[in-house]
Amino acid sequence: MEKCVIVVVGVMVAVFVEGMFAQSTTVHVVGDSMGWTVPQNPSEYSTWANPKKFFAGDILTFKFMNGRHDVVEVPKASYEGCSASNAIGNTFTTSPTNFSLTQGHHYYICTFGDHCQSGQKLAIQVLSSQEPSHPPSPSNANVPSTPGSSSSPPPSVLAAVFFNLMSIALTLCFSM
Ligand SMILES: [Cu+2]
Repeated sequence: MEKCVIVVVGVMVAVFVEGMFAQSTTVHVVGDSMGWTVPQNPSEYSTWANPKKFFAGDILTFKFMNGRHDVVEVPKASYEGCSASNAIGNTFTTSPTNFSLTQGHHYYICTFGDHCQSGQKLAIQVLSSQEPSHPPSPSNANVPSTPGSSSSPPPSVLAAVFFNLMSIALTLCFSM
């Protein structure tokens, strides 16, 4: 009977931990250890962002040297032209600066000197959160994606897995 308890508790712990990770928010530190700076390669930040998946609710963190850089969100045209006009919200001058991501395209630049022209600019696409009630909008359909590589199972799937594992565990218990 002790084995039973161990198996059941083990299953419960495993499912609980997995559920916590499925719910957790991802913090993306822009440029990783490089931070937010004038990159050596102008495409550095697109190289950083390309393999990543950004979901609504994730946090985007800009770490930079105060007084040397800043960060502001801008519309696409301003991003492409490296213009700080039509800024979306404030220009943030204190590191670290955190943005809570919402679904859609977002563009960020540094307004110091020619930093943006030199590649200190970031464009990302944020996908809807993984809740089953928020399917991706049709506008996302033409964006390359790799289904299956990204998502953790939604809570409903976790619940189903939980009950299946529990019934297996209980069956094992009573057959011992
Ligand atoms: Cu800068």
